[in-house]
Amino acid sequence: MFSNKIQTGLTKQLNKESESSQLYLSMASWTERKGFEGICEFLYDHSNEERIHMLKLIRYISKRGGFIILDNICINKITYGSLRELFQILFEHEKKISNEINILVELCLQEKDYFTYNFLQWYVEEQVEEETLIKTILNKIELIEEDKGGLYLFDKDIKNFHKKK
Ligand code: OFO
Repeated sequence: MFSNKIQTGLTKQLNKESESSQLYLSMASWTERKGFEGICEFLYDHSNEERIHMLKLIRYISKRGGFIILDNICINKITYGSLRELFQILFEHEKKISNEINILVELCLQEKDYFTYNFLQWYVEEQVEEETLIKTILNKIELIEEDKGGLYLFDKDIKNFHKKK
């Protein structure tokens, strides 16, 4: 079993992953409405990945005798000015998640909880990949800007974007 501080930190993180999943989902829906077939598939798939991140935390907490509290998550933003704005928000979001993982890892060291510290290393690596992936997409979109032909090709091309693992 872990300390109350670790329980609180892990609970917060699993709800952040749930929030990420919902955020990607709402963005996927917006891009689908706008006719971006490839980008919406990418975002729907990524929403599933975020759910897996949440599930991984839930399973770990349960295995270690902790308990699960699921927050009511509400994503209020349902429309975006542009794809560029959407991916800029995503990039900021992933940086925020990375920061929260770092804080949690630091807490594990303070609490001398090396089991949880070890468990969280997967998330540390994952965040490096997530930030890189979203930034790469953002860079491409900034390059294309309003070029409709470029956007059309990028929408087809996005299925080739994967995390480099
Ligand atoms: Fe769970 O990695 Fe993105 O948010």
